[in-house]
Order: sequence, then C-alpha cells, then structure tokens
Amino acid sequence: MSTGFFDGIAPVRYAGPESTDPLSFRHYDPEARVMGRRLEDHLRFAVAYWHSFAWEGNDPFGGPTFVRPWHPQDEMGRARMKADVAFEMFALLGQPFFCFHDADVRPETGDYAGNLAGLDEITDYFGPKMEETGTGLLWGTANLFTHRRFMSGAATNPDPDVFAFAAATVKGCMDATHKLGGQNYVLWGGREGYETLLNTDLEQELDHLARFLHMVVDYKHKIGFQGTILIEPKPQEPTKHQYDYDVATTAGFLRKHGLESEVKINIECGHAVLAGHSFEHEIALAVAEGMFGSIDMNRNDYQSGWDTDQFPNNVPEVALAYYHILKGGGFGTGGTNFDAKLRRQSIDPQDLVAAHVGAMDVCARALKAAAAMLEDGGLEQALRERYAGWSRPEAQAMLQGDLAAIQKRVLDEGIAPEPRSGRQEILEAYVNRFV
Ligand code: XLS
Ligand code: NI
Ligand code: NI
Repeated sequence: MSTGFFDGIAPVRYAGPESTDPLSFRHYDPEARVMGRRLEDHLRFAVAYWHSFAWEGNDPFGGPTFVRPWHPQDEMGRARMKADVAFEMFALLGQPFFCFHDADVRPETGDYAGNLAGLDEITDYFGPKMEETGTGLLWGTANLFTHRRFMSGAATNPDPDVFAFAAATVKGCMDATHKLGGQNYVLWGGREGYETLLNTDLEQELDHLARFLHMVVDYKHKIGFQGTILIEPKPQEPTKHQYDYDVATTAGFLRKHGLESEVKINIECGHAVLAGHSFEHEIALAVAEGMFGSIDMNRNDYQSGWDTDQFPNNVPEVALAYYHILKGGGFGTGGTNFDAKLRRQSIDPQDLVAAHVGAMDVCARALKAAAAMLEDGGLEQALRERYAGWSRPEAQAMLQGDLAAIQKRVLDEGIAPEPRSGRQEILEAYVNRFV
C-alpha cells in the first residue's frame, strides 16, 4: 500500500533529449548500450538515505525546514514509515541501489543494545522491500560522528570505551550490510582527526586507526562478506584536520599498514575539492594506485568553501570523472552514490524526485561523453605521442641505470632537449566536442 507521499508522481521514464518534463529522463535510458554495456550497469546509481530521508533541513543558523510524516525520527513506527517512503522513491526512480548509515534508519535510543535492536529490526523490514522493488544495497556504514559520545573521535578517541563502542557499532553495521547483500562497506572518518594538536597524540591515534581497520578486514573475512571495504577520504569538516585527508594520504596509510590489497577508496567530488584537488585527479590517482572503489557524486559551491553536498549539474566536470573511471575499467563492486542533498528551501516531495532525475541525467550524459572520448581515442593518442620518446630502447635502459651512466650519455651524445608544446588548449577544445 502506498504511503501517498509521492502522490501524483508517476514512475520516471526515459522520454528522450527533447523532453521538457523535469520528472522524465532526457539522457538516462537504463537499457541504452554504451561500450557494449547497459547504462544502468555502467553507472550503478544509489540514493543516499541520510540526505534524502534523515536530514531535516537544518543548517548552522536554522532548524528543520522539511516537514515529513516520519518526523520526529524517534521511534520504530516512524522509522518503518520512512523506509516505506524511501523504497517508494527507489522504485519511482528505478534506482538499482541505496546506501545508509545505521543512524539514518533507526531511532537513537542512547544505548548500544537499543540501537542494535533497532537496526536489526529495520534491516529485517528492508529485506522484502529490496526484493519487491529490485533495489540492492551498494553500501552500508556506521554513523560514528553525530552522537556526542563521538565528539573526540571514534577509533581515534582518547577514551578506550569510545573505541569499544565504535568497534561494536561497526560490527553491527557490517552484519546488517552482509545480511542485506551489500556490495561494499564504507568507513568515512567523520571525526577521526583533531581540533588542536595541543590535546592530541597524533601518533597514537593513527596507530589505533590502523588497528581498527585491521579488525574490520579480519571481521569481513570471518563472516564471509564478499563486498569491498572502502575508506572515504575528506580533509576537514567536521574536524579541523581529518586523518584520511585525500587519496594520496589514504593510499600511503593503507600501504604502511599492509592493507593495500584489502581496502579500496570511495571518492567524493566535494571532498576532492575541499582537499584542493579536482574530482578526476582523485579518481585517476586511486586508479593508478589500484585502489579505486566507488564514488560519492555531488558538487560543492565554488564560493562557499564548504562541503555543500549539492546535486551534480556540471556535465563537463562529471564527464572527466567518468573518463578516468572508464579508462580504469569501470566500477567493480562500486557505483555512483548521490551523496547530495536538496537545498533547504526545496521542501516538496517532487523536489526530491526531480533532484535525482536531473542528477542521473547529468551523469548519463557525462558517461556517454566519456565513452565517446575513449572510443574516439583522441586523448589517448595525444598521450602516446607525448610519451613516445620513452619507447626508445636507450630511454628504457636509462631507467635500469644510474646517475653516472646517464651523465656519461648526456656528455657523449651531447643531449640538449628542446621543449615541446603541451597543447592544453587544443586538448580542452577537443573535450568540448564531446560534452
Ligand atoms: C560526509 C560524508 C558522508 C559519507 C558517509 O561528508 O560524505 O556522507 O559519505 O558517512
Ligand atoms: Ni561528504
Ligand atoms: Ni560521502
């Protein structure tokens, strides 16, 4: 039986690029084939439960703006109603996946046993709904940052009791993710960092973080969870400095602790920008490190310098992100999770659906552009030409040699390199032909 929340909104269909209906797809045809694969299987979209159904519209200056029938979110009956509405939206959109934190889906009881019981109950309630709507779980995760017990961190808290509470919480969330056939399990270190070094033993905290992560990996194997463990980097916010700063930092941390073959990275567009990088930089680096896992798709406002979690709307930027994903072989267990929220003035149920429709269209258009660039091969050809000198035997031999041998060659052969154009504007104009 329908909750009536989305009354008047029909299942979203592909209507073609000429459509002017904000509740129809203009570019996302799940069945369309791109590089021999269905678009739905390329993009692997997921709705983020927290932004769409748990966040009430608060900002630092104001309280809730959304008035939903499942508010206040403090008891199981309304948690079930929220789930009913969420799965109605997944079905309307034809979303193949969703993602959730424990705290998004069950009420906060204030104690561990109560929270775990709520999580077990609501995830049992999800099971048949997932069957019925054909929605899978892209990833589950634990919220180790909202409740005040986590104010000084979770795995990196100076208090071992908080470490214990966090470890027990993650175990419960991994069990729930496993039960629902989740394809990944995510750890975003929301408060794994510090506000001031004056009260922080950075070295000890990093050791605890590594130990915690080893326990997560060990537990994954113990229960036979087939999904991928993912770390989601972010440089700051909420803490002043977060340990999993960016892809480079995370990759180094994983290697230092022997976790590089066990853990991959979930890259969020807004977090990349906060770290002073582009989205495609973070993706390309993770691919190069063999650690690319999944993406959190959103965008930041370029003026505010804050993780604004807006829905994506910049096709050229998103196209470059998917270019590097496709070039790296596409998603394995990962996907495109819309870690994006409405603006707090967008209070209608229709806004929620339209936001996802628009974002799915941006991604579809971007992925098609990325595939067309790869198939055309222009960028790859330009790369091959730029690095062509390295296929010469003497260049390869140099990599096996040493500085003295190279010096001798430079002197003997009178090597005097001439600079060559990087052709950036020509390449930018090339990209513009596809987006
Ligand atoms: C917050 C993060 C969060 C993670 C999941 O900035 O993006 O939403 O994706 O904990
Ligand atoms: Ni984020
Ligand atoms: Ni995220």
